[in-house]
Amino acid sequence: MNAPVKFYQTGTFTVGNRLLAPEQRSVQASIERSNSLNSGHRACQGCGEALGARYAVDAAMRATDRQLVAVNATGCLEVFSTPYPETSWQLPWIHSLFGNAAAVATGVAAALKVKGKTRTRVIAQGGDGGTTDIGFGCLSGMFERNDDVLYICYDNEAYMNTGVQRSSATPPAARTNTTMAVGPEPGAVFGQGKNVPLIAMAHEIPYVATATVADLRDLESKVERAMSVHGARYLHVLVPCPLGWGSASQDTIKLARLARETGIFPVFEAERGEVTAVTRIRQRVPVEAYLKPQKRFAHLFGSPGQPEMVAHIQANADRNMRRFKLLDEPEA
Ligand SMILES: Cc1ncc(C[n+]2csc(CCOP(=O)(O)OP(=O)(O)O)c2C)c(N)n1
Ligand code: SF4
Repeated sequence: MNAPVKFYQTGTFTVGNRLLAPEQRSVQASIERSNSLNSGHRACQGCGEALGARYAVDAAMRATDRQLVAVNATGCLEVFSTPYPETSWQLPWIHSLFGNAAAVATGVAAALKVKGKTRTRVIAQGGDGGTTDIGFGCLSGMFERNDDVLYICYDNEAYMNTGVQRSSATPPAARTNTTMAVGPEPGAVFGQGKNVPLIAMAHEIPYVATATVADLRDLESKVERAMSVHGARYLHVLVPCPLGWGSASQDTIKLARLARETGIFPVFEAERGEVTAVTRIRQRVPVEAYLKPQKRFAHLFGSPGQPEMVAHIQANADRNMRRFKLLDEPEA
């Protein structure tokens, strides 16, 4: 008797998607994937940004039937992929300035509209520095005008391309080259920075989502969802950076998963300012499991360490769990 084989890893932590029905497989498991970010680029081993961009742009290519233009802010993604005169990009791709990717993408979308090329869609992408700091004004304008662009921020939580300086997405206590691990409160201070997914929601744009490179099919489906609507859309992807985080290159996926499972990085979707879906935490994990493998947090541990700062980070994660209702079982 032929019984269908059941693959228990479906929906678990593994990718393993070549074992799935074709319609459930990720873009990367398809022989028709576009390979928009091709091999040969110069990202570090284990670069979360390279992985995230590869999946996100290929998913956008599939969703638009390859009618896609990408605008890229200055930063690691641009630098490692396009050392002139070479490029790893296999789609129309424009390097903007560090701070104006959103505005350039707005212009490309407007030009396509004027030319009647309504099938061709536009994405803009950049690091957290290019998005949450220097590009923030252009991004807010793009949101406010509801321009027809999907903006993707690859958040590695610092300015990595220029040697690991703090951005407004750098988490509290993290050591960077501008937030040194010295003094009574070492690392980035608590109470600074900004949460751009929430700010994007405050613009009440059609679609906002967060994702991590730990769940690539979730990332792909959010890109596809974003490309199915028009107007301003924002996707914020957590992408570990082994160089800047002081983590092992093989831990990139693990750390992205721990960021979600600890509640440090809530994964959710929102439409017109309202949260519509969250990825629940299946296995609650204390923040130490996420912090300890990263040298940027090494000053929090050991003797004497900074237990009160770890407790503060845990309190922030607990707040995320309450705010986004991340736990399967609500806390008593
Ligand atoms: C106006 C301007 N200021 C500074 C720079 C130098 N610069 C290039 S990339 C970069 C940091 C990029 O950081 P981020 O956007 O977080 O991207 P990442 O490299 O981390 O992916 C800086 C400061 C620049 N190119 N233009
Ligand atoms: S410094 Fe970080 S973001 Fe840049 S290429 Fe290396 S791992 Fe990727």
